[in-house]
Amino acid sequence: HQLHAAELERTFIAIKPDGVQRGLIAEIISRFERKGFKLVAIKIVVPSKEFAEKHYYDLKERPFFNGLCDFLSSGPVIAMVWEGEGVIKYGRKLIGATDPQKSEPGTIRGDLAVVVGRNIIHGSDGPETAKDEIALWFTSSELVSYTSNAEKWIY
Ligand code: 3AN
Repeated sequence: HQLHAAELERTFIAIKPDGVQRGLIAEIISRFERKGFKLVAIKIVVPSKEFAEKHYYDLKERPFFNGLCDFLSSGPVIAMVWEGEGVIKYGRKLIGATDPQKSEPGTIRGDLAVVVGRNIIHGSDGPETAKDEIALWFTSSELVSYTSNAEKWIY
């Protein structure tokens, strides 16, 4: 059946500098793509330290905050917005637990990362965060609404 695009959920996903440097861009994108989620925005960017601090604002009291922001701003990041039914929660499932030692095999971090400080990918953890992060990383004109041919076979 035909879905109403306005109702589709969106989440912010970023491949962090370690994922980019390790050549995992296509691997990560393909996991979201094959699942049936739709890419509606993408860019490569080196965030400034100040920008990283905004992105991780909620973690500002944590001891690893400074190192985390240094790391995010240390090289190119692939910033993306993915769309689809349940994409925020299921995106987190595809990503796996924060600590790659605890992420299940089959998840992105479980399969591709080893330590928490180098866990290759970020995904919004809820609807509010998703909204805020998408607005921080993208302007509304960078978000592309379109109907993919596959949609009628996914929904
Ligand atoms: P997630 O990325 O799974 O949502 P958060 O939001 O708790 O996890 O943490 C954000 C990022 O902070 C993680 N992706 C990881 O890179 C880093 N981080 C979290 N916990 C630690 C820690 N104990 N030591 C170092 N870095 C951490």
